[in-house]
Amino acid sequence: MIKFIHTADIHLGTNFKDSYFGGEIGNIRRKELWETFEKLINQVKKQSIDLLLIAGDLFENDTFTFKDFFRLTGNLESIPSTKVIIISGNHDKFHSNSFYLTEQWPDNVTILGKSGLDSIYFRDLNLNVIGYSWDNYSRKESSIINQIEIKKDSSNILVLHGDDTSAYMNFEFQKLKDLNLDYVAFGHIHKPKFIYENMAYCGSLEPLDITETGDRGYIEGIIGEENTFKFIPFSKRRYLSYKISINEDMNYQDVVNSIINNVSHSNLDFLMLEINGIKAREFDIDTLKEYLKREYFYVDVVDNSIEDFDLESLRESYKDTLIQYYIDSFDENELNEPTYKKALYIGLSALLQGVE
Ligand SMILES: [Mn+2]
Repeated sequence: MIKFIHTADIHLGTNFKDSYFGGEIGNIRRKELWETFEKLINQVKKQSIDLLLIAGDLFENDTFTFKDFFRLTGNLESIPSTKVIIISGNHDKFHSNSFYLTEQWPDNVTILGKSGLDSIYFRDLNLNVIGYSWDNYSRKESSIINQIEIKKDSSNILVLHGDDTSAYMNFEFQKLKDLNLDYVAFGHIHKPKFIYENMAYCGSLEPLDITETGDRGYIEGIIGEENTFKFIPFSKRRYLSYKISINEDMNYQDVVNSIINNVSHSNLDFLMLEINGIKAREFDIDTLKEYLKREYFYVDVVDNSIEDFDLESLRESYKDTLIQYYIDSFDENELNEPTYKKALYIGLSALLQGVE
C-alpha cells in the first residue's frame, strides 16, 4: 500500500504586493502560506505518508529568497522517510539561477524533469513516478504525452503542471486517461477538481487570489488493493463571496439573517459581499459593515443597492418637471414587480443626479 499526499500551487514567497489586499493583510497572508505548508509537513509526519507529490508552483521565482529556500529544505529534511517529488510550474520554472538547479536539496527530494520527460522508480514501493517540469523554453506538449511509458507490474503516477487549454503545457485529459496510470497529480488550476476519479487538481493550499473562493486543501491518496483519492480541506482561511438581493421591506435584521443563513461563518474567513436591489431608507449599511467586520477576518462590501424613494414627496417637490412626468409614466400597479420598480429607480437616480 502506498499512502500519498498531492499538493501544488503553494506559491511560497508570494508577497501579495499586487493582490487585492496588499499591505498589512498581504503580509499576514505571506506568513500564513508558510504556516499552512508547515502544517502540511506535520500532517505528512503524523500519517507516515510514503510520498509527497508537489505538482508545480511550490514557490514564486521572483520573490523567493535564499532564506526562504533554507526554510523550505529544513521542512523537507524533517520528513526523511517520505519521498518528496517536485516538478516546476510556470511560477517556479527552471532558469539558469533556479534553486532547483543550483542548490543541494535534501536526499529524500527528487526534482523531476530537469531535461524533458523524466521518471524515477522506487523499488521499495514498486512505484514509478513520471513527471515533467516547466522551463524557459516553449514546447508543444501534446507530443510529450505520446512519449509517456508506464512501467508494467508496478504502480504508476504522473505529475504535471498545466491544463487542457493553455498555449504552453497543454494536454488532453482523455489521452492521459488512456494511459491507465494509477493516479495523475495536476497542478496549475487553483480550484480543486477531479477530472476523473484518479486524475485531479488538488488546488492551491491556501486561497491566493480574491477569486479563489471556497475550500482549499490537498488530496490524500491510497494505492493498494483498492485505490482511494479524496480531497481534504486544509487552508487556514477561506475566501467567501455572496451576492444578496434586498428589497425595501427588509429591515436590518432581515438582511443580517439572510447573510448568516446563506454564507458559512467563521472569523478566519474573508467575506466578499455584494448587495443588490432596493434598500429601505432607514437601512444603515455602516452598522451592517461594522457587524460583519467583527464576525469575519476581512470583509469587503460592494453596495450596488438603490435607496428606496418616497415617490409622493418627489412628485410634489418636482411638480411639472421631467421628474414628475417620469414617475407618472410608470404604472402604479406594476411597481410591485421588483424589476419594474428598479427600472424606475435607476432612471430616477440618474435624473436626480442631473438636478443636483
Ligand atoms: Mn499556480
